[in-house]
Amino acid sequence: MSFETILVEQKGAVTLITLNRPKALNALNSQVCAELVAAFAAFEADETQGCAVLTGSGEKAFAAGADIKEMADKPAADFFLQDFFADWQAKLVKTTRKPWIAAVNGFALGGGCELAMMADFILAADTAKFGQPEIKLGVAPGMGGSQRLTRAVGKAKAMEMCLTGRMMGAVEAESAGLVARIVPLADLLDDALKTAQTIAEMPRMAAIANKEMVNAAFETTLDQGLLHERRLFQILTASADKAEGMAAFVEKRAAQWQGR
Ligand code: CO8
Repeated sequence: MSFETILVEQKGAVTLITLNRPKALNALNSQVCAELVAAFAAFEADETQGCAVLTGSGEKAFAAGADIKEMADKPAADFFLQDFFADWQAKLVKTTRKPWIAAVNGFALGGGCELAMMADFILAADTAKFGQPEIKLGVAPGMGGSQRLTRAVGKAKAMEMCLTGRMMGAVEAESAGLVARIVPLADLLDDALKTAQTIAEMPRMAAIANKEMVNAAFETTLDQGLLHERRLFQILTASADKAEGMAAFVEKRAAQWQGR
C-alpha cells in the first residue's frame, strides 16, 4: 500500500503511522483522512501487529488542524453530503479494536487535538500544545472536540478552551487528565514505541477486552458498564492465554502467549 500524506512502518509488532505534511504542520485534508482509514484498516487486519502509534513528522506539530486551505472555499453542502471526516469515528475509533497511542510531538490543534483524542491514550512531548481554536475561524470543533475534550478535562477547561481558543501546554494537559504522560520531545517516539511494544506483547484477547471495557465507561451507565466488564472477564477465563498466564504465575516462569 503506498501513501502520499502519511508514512507507515512496521516495527516488530507495532505499526508506526506518521502524518507527513510537515510544511503544512501536518494539516489534515481529505487525502490524509482516506489514507489514515486505509492504514488503520491494514493495521487492524494484520495479525502480526498488536498496537499502533500515530505521530506527526517534524518537531513542530502533531497536526495543526483540519486543512484550512481545503476548507476555505468548500460549500456547506459538500461538508454535509461528504460527511467530512466522519469516517474517522467509524474506522479509527469504532472498528479499530486493537489499541493505539497518539504520540503528540507539538501542536495538536482543532482536528489535530480531536484526532489525538481518538487514540486510546496520548503521550505528550514536553513541547505539546493542545487547543480547539476553531472559534477563531468562525466555526467550532467538528471531529469530537466538544465531546471528548469535555469528558477528558471537564466542562470548565473545555468550555474556556473552545470559547477563547487558548492552547493548553503539556503540564496542564497532564494534570487535567488529557494525556497519560509527558516525555521529553527527544525521547517521545522511542518511549511511545516501547510502550506500544509492551502492549503488543500482551495476550491479544485480553488487550482488546481491556480497551473495550474502559471505553464502555464513556458510553454506558455504571450498572451496564460493570456488567459488560464482568462478562468480558468471564469470556477471557475461557482463553488459552488465561490458562497459560495463571499457570506461568504459579510455576514462576514467563508466560508463552498464543494470542487466543
Ligand atoms: N491548515 C492548513 N495549513 C496550515 C494549518 C492548517 N490548519 N496550520 C498551519 N498551516 C500552514 C500555514 O499556512 C503555513 O503554510 P505556508 O508556509 O504555506 O504559509 C505553515 O503551515 C506553517 O504555519 P505558520 O507559518 O502559521 O506557523 P506558525 O509557527 O507561525 O504558527 C500555528 C503555528 C499557531 C499552529 C498556526 O499555524 C495556526 O494557528 N494554525 C491553524 C490552527 C487552527 O486554527 N487549527 C484549527 C483548524 S479548523 C479544524 O481543525 C476543524 C476540525 C473539524 C473539521 C470537521 C468537519 C466536519
